[in-house]
Amino acid sequence: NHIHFGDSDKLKHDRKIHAEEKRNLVNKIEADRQVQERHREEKAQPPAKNDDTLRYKKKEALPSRPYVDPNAPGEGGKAVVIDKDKLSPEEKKKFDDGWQKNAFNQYASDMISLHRTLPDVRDPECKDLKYKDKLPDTSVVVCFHNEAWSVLLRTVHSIIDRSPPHLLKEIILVDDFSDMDHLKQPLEEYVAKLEKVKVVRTKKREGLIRARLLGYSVATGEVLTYLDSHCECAEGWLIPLLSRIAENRKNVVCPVIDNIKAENLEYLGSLKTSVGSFDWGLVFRWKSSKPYNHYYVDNKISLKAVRSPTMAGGLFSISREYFTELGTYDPGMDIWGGENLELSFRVWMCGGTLEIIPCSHVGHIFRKRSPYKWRTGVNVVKKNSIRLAEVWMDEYKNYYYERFNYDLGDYGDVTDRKKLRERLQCHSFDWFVKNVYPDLFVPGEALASGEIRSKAKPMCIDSAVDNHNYHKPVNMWPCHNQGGNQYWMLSKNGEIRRDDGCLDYSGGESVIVYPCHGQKGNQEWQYREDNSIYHANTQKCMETSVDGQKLTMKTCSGVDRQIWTWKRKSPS
Ligand code: LR7
Ligand code: MN
Repeated sequence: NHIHFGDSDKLKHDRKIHAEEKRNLVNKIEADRQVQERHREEKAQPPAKNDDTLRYKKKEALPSRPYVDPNAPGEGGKAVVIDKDKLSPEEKKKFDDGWQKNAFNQYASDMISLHRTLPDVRDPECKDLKYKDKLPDTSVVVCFHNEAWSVLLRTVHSIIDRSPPHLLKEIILVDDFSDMDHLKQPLEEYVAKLEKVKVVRTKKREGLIRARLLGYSVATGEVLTYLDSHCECAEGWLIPLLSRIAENRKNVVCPVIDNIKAENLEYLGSLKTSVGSFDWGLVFRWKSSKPYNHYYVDNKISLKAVRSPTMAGGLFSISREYFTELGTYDPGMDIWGGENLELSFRVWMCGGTLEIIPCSHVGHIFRKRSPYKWRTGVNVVKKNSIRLAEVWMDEYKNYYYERFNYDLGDYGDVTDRKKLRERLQCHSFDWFVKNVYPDLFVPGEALASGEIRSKAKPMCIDSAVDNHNYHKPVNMWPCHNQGGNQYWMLSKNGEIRRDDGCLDYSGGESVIVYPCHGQKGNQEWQYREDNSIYHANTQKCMETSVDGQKLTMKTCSGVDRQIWTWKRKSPS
């Protein structure tokens, strides 16, 4: 017996370590066993049709991923839960700095393997789809400005780990003049060890649009794939995109964008495929109602592709040659914004198609604020948006300009872009609206618009239209004559709406704002001859409370509190 008195604590400690090692070993053995078993199964069965790993012969199989303990933080796309109160003061500081610099939880990201596994969120029927045998290869271009190390490299590794090597020509990291130290020498050294990955750098801060153009200028793959610098590509993401381009080089394709939560890096698959829309402030939106037949390819619901009027902007593939023909991007656009709608309109109007590919999934960290510096003194998004409106939107641009009283400011020179449109012989914006996005709400068709003022008191119906306000009661506020949250339009369908939000009443006390669904029902209103606002479904009228502060629904009686001034539009 060589255990000495006084060693018992150490012994306990050692035992604990031992137990932990043993557990890890057991886990590893179990994980290896599962891998073995999968391999055996794969050998026994004929390969499934849509699984990259199975589909390709040995030499083309996916690169083997390093072993990751299945219990490691964030594995399988799980949330990383951190009890901040248990952190030491130094760790707490790291935690706060991470949020501060990135507007996502960098501390949590740093705990997750660069090779973490993700849940397979694809529709099971994706397995039955057939893809082209001969596919073009792709250059993946990732632009970044001051991105966190673990997030950037997880983007890179998720591309390498989940792309068939023969289809991945290269990964081009475009550094848009970052000043974080880890993105200089350390990145250079890390990347030197990875085949296929290179870094190019802008000489001054260009913004993401010109950074993408730099990436384009050095890319050599047949297809260009753009990704943001905080993405994770899921299993099988690439082939469905490339195959659609192989079918027609004018197909511009986007994966379904899954949500990686900024708070805890949880990977949440989007089940349904939403399509892209926009509002008349020229902000990209997801279409809140479900896509109609119109968006289906070959007039049927298809997992192959869904036609989308616009794209979010950051994640898509396009034939490099076609991108060139189409005039790449507008180099006059700065920093951020506008390029997504510009490219969307241009693709459709000039003979291409824009699609979302339901069987291709890529995660993106969505955040609530932009963490880096923009240009000071210039509203770059407005400037970029005016450039696109001037070139592509014809008379429809006025709906946008109305929002800021035609105060265009200096938006630079767009003659080259206008020439491009001329050269490509593109359709009109009206064609786009009627053929690609027929259910778009066009303000010019409104039957009434502007503030809705109560006759009883100088109060107006007032609500912001955004996610935070959906479901909340709509209230009355003193009329301010500035449009904004008091600007409402009566659509041909009887909706009272702004952008994608509609006044909605389902019984009870209050009217709420809800995403417009275009199905009438709770969203059908009439602005009647006697200036009352009538809800068809419940046969009630809008009424303000006696103090004028609240909006309610009551039996129609014609009292002043049910009478509303709202500017009718004369039919044109
Ligand atoms: O000056 C800059 N230089 C850059 O290189 C500013 C940004 N960037 C990089 C940045 O590091 C990031 O990789 O550009 C990328 C996009 O910027 P984000 O991630 O800060 O913004 P975002 O995700 O809100 O950007 C969305 O809208 C942009 C409009 O210009 C671009 O089109 C982005 O690609 C787009 N992102 C997506 O479509 C992902 C899904 C989001 C949605 C909906
Ligand atoms: Mn992004």
